[in-house]
Amino acid sequence: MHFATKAIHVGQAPESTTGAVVVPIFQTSTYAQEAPGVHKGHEYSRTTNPTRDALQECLASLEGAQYGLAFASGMAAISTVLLSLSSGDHIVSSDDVYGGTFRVFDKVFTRHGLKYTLVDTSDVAAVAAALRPETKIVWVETPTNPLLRITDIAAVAQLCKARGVLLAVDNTFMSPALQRPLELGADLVVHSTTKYIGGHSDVVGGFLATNNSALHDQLKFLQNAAGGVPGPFDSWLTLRGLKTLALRMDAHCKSAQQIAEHLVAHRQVESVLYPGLPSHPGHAIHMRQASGGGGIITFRVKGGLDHARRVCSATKLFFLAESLGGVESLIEHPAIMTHASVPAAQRAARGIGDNLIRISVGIEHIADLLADLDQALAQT
Ligand code: P1T
Repeated sequence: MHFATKAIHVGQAPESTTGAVVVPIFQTSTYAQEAPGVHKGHEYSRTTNPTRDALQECLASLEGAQYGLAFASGMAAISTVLLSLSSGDHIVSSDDVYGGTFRVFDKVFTRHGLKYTLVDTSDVAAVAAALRPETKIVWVETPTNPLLRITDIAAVAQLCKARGVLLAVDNTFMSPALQRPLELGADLVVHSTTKYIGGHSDVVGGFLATNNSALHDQLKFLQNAAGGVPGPFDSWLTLRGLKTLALRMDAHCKSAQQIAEHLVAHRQVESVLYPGLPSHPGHAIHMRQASGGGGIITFRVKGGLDHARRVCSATKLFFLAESLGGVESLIEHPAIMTHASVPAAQRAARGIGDNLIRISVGIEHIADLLADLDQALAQT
């Protein structure tokens, strides 16, 4: 079955009692049993829920995974992976990750004995050099948030396999419509389904997908034990968003490519980071492992912080807001907004300067989006 068909059919057969063609919202916390321990497969909705099951089955199939687990947020999914580690375990992570991912490593799990090393994972030799005997996971975002750096998933997977370390890839920026890390050798795929998978900025969620049954069993145990699960309505909204993922990703990629090319030629723009541009240092690797540049563009304006603030405040169609991946375009200032939890010195070292702006290109008409950016950039 092809991707677009799976998104609509896997886990979503007509409901058996009524024939409803849409998976119902099973808004229940518990399930009546005929006798103690005798039930129809569900006991309690933290453990399993039919609406969540449908989402898990469908999204796992899209990632090419045998197993999938849904969570209440991307951070709940990430935290559940970290709960599988023990005090003294070590992870190696991309140095340019979502601010909240860095924060949970640095401010929460270090208190429980986690050790971490941040490296530029686009440099495979740097990843190899950072591995220690106690390293359990290499954590990669590709493209990274917000600088859109690219890591060669297959090369890092090969290294991890040789060293007995698990490779987790946060695939939020690409979605399985564009990139499937498990097919490239990763052990675990992580998502904030809040973004492209939900696709409509109306639900927060997270996901883990794997083909490793022992890892799945451990994470499934933790999903229930720690309890960071999505409710039935959130699962349903995410499943509904998923149905149009392939169409939406095509539209995001097409418009983002045009906007990136427009920004490159713009007098007020200092530099543009977009993996779909041949000038991007990771372009060749990205286009080998993904089928599009995605919908996120990061760029630096010439006029410093004041100019960046004015541009972010002046767009009308691009709403000034955190998050990304919805049908509506968004603009944000990483240093002040999504990456404020990264210490200023570290932000500066990473290249998250005060003139850096990130946009999430929605699916509005391209001419309206270009005109909106042009009038905002003219606010010098
Ligand atoms: O927001 P939540 O669903 O908990 O997901 C966290 C998360 C995980 N991974 C990546 C790559 C992310 O971008 C995010 C959330 N990011 C934003 C809210 C943002 O504006 O970048």
